[in-house]
Amino acid sequence: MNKRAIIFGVNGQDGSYLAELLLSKKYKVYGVTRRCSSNTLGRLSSIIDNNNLTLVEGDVTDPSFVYSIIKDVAAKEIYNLAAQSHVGESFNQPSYTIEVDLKGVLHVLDAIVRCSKFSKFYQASTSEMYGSCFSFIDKNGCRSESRTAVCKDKFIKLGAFQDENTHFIPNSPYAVAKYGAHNLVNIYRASHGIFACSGILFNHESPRRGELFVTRKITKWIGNFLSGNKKSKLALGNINSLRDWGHAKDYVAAMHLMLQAEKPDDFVIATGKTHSVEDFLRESFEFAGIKNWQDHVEISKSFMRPFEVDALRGVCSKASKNLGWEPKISFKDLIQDMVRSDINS
Ligand code: NDP
Ligand code: GDR
Repeated sequence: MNKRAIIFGVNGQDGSYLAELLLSKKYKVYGVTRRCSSNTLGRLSSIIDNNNLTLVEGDVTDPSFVYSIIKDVAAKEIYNLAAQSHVGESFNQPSYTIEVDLKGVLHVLDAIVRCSKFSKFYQASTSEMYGSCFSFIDKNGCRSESRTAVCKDKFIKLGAFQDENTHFIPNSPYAVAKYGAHNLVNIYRASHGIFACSGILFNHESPRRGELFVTRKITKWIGNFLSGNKKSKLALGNINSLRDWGHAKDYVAAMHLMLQAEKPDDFVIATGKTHSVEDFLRESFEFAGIKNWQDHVEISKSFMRPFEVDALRGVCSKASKNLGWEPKISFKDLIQDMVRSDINS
C-alpha cells in the first residue's frame, strides 16, 4: 500500500511533530527543508536517523522543484506547512510573505492537478484569517457577527467565538496570503475535484515553538532568568490580546485525521478557551516560582503590531463530530510543558 507522505516545512514546529506521527503510523515521509548554510534540523533530532524519513532540499517558491518532488514521490498525502509564519514580520516583509504563503500554495496545488491528482492535500490555514471578526449569540438567541475591534471584557461577556461560518476579514499581509491560499484550496477542490482540505488552526504551541512567538519568548526568558543568564527585562508588545492556545502535538493529529475523512472539507481546530497574553505570562511565572511578573516585564513599542487581531476563540464542534478530534492538552499543561522544557535546557 502507498503510505508515502510529503511534508513541506518538515523542520518547523508542526512539521517535526507531524513527521513523528506519520512515522509512528508506518508512513514513508519525504520532508522538504530549505537549503541553509547552518543547521536547521534541530527539531528532527529524534527521527533524523529513521530509515523511513527522507529529507529533500527545496523551496515552495520554486514551481519546478515543487512539480518534480510531487511527481517523483507520488505521495498518498501531501501536507503544506511551509510558510513565513510570523504575523508581525509579515508587515516588514509583505511581498516575501505573499510569495511563500500564497504563491507557494498555488505551486503545490497546480503540481497536484498536473501530475498527482490522487494525492490528498492538507493546507495550513489559520485563525488569523478572521482578523477582527467574531460571532456571538445575541439576546434573541440569533447568531450575529461583529467586524470591529473589541476589548477583552466585551469579547468574553458576549461568549464570542469563531467557527467555519464566521467571515474572514484578514488584517495583516500574513493573513491576506493565508486567506488567498485558503480560497485557492476551495477553488481547486471544486474545479478539479482533488481531495484538498484546509485546517483553520488556532494558535498552538510547544517546547519546539519558534523563539520569536510570544509564548516561547516568555518561557525561554524564564529558563534563561533561572539559570542566571538574563539580566535585562522581558520586552513585550500588546499583552491584552486574547488567544485560543492549544498544544501542537494535538493539532498535528487533526491534520492527519482530515486526510482520512470520507470527503475533503475545512475544519476549525481549537480548544474553545481563550486567554490573554497576560494570563500566559502570569501562569508561566507562577509555575516557575518567580514572584511578581510585573517587575520583570517591560512594554515596548517595537513589539506592537500596526494592526492587531484582538481576540480569538475557536469552536471546533465540526471537527469533533466529523473527525472525532478533541484537544487533550490543557492550557495549564501546555504552559508547564514549555516552562519545564526551557528550564531544563
Ligand atoms: P514554523 O515557522 O515553525 O515552520 C514553518 C516551516 O516552513 C519551517 O520549516 C520553514 O523552514 C518552512 N519554510 C518557510 N519558508 C519556506 C519556503 N519558502 N519553502 C519551504 N519551506 C519553507 O511554523 P509552524 O510549524 O508553527 O506552523 C506550520 C504552518 O501552520 C505554517 O504554515 C503556519 O503559518 C501555520 N499555522 C501555524 C499555527 C500555529 O499556531 N503554530 C496556527 C495556524 C496556522 P525554515 O526553518 O527554513 O524557516
Ligand atoms: P500570532 O502569534 O500572531 O497569534 O500568530 P504570536 O505569538 O506572534 O502573537 C500572539 C499575540 O501576542 C502579542 N505579543 C507578542 N507577539 C510576539 N511575537 N512577540 C512579542 O514580543 C509580543 N508581545 C505581545 C501579539 O501582538 C499577538 O497579539 C501565530 C503564528 O503561529 C501564526 O503563524 C498562526 O497563523 C497564528 O498564530 C494562529
